[in-house]
Amino acid sequence: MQQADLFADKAPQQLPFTHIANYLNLKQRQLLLAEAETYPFSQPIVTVYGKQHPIPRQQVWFADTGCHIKFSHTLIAAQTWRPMLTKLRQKLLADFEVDFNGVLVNQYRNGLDQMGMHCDDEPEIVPQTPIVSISLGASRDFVVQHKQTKQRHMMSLNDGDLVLMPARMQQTWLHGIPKRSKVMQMRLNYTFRQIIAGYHQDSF
Ligand SMILES: O=C(O)CCC(=O)C(=O)O
Repeated sequence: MQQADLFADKAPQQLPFTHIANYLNLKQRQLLLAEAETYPFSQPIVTVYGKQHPIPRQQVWFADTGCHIKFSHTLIAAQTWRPMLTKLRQKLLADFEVDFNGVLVNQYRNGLDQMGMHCDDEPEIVPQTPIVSISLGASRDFVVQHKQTKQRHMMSLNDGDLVLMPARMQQTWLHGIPKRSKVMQMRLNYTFRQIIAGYHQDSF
């Protein structure tokens, strides 16, 4: 289940996440990609060290009523679930017995789009719940780095792959998608989360 391209100078070690290659079949991948063409992706502006930048990718958030998230101090209102996303949510419920009530879809238009090293420890995430990530399209490297020891692992995430990040991983590890300028194709990533409904309700 776990196939890691570990950095060459390190002995194989236990990864902090579970990887399932080809979790989605070709038909499921095609239907999701077609539906994603209608998603209202946006590229929010964030402030880093006092300067404003568009994030280096596009994103959209789908979730149940009241399940809003904060992204870089800005509230993101939930879009309503789409049919293929709902089917995927139901498949995850059947396979993992977790009912994820929100999914962040990130679109990496090519290898110049990326996601910096971070952990998903936002307060609106239900404590002790996992995050499941599903990748479509171009293969991209997924890097994890231990917060204290700085130990790093890298593996390629391919079309249809699933990564399950247990809750404890967010406390001890960072993860990210580095820039890869040779990648020309688009990649989509879906991170399914359990959100506390109403957590940001008063802020709207
Ligand atoms: O694109 C990926 O595989 C990672 C996405 C991610 O880290 C996130 O949405 O927080």
